[in-house]
Amino acid sequence: MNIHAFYRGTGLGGWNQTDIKSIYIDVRISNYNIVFSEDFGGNLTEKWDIVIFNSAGGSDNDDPPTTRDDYGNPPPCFDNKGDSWCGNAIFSKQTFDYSNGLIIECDMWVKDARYEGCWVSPSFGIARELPGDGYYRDDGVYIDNDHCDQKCVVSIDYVVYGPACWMDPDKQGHAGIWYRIYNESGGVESYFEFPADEGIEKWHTFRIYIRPDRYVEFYKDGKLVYTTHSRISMEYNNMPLVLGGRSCEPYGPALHDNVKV
Ligand SMILES: [Ca+2]
Ligand SMILES: [Ca+2]
Repeated sequence: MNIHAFYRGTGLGGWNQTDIKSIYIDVRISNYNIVFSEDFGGNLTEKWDIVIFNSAGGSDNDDPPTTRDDYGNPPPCFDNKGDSWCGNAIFSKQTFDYSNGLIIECDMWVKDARYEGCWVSPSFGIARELPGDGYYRDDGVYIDNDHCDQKCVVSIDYVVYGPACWMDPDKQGHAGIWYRIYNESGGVESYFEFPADEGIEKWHTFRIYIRPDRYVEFYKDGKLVYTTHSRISMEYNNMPLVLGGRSCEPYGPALHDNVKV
C-alpha cells in the first residue's frame, strides 16, 4: 500500500511542505501471495521428499531424482531421472489449499527425442495419490512399490514421442503437451496441444490457475492455452505439489526449474 500526499502552497515554484491540499491512498493488494518457491539452488531434500516409482519392479537401484548444474533457467535445475522402467518424482513437504484458488508455475525443458528413443516427459501438478507401500533406501530415497508414475488432480505433462514410444505410434516424431484435471464427477478432462514441436529444447513457463470457482486455466509462456469446462475435484485439497516423469538417458533429459505457488 502506498500513501501519496500532494501539496501546493506559496513557496518557490508554488510548492510548500506545510500546506497539504489532497491525499490519496493507492491500494494494490494482490489476491495471490507467493507461498512456495524453488529454484533448485539449495538442497533438494529441504522442501521435497524424493521418490523412485517401482510398481513394475526392477527400479530399486535406480539413480534418484536430482538437481543438475549443466542446465537450468538459470542453472541449476531439476532432473527427475525417470527411465523406461517407471518414472520418479519429488513431492513437496508443504501441502496446498486450492479451495479459494491457487496459481502454480513451473518451467520445463525437453530434449529433442523425436527421432530416437522415448520416455522424455517432465510433469508437474498437485498430487492425487501419495507414495504407496515401499521402503526407504540407505540414501534416504523412498522406493514406492505401488506406482509407476505420479497421479495428479491437476497437471501439465510435456511429452516427446520418439520411435520407441510403442504405445503411441500415431504421435511418434512429435512433441505434445497434456493439460489435465481430475474433475468433480470423478473423470479426467484434458486438452492435448499437438504437435508442440516448435518449443523443444527451450525453457517454457507453464502456469496452472485454479480459479476460486474451481474451473482451471492453463497458460504457456503467458498465453492462455485452455480453460476447463468442468470443475476440479475438491477431494484432493491440501495435497503436495509433485514434479516428476521420465528423463530417460541417453534420449533425455527432461527438466524442471523455477517452481512458484
Ligand atoms: Ca534454477
Ligand atoms: Ca526406473
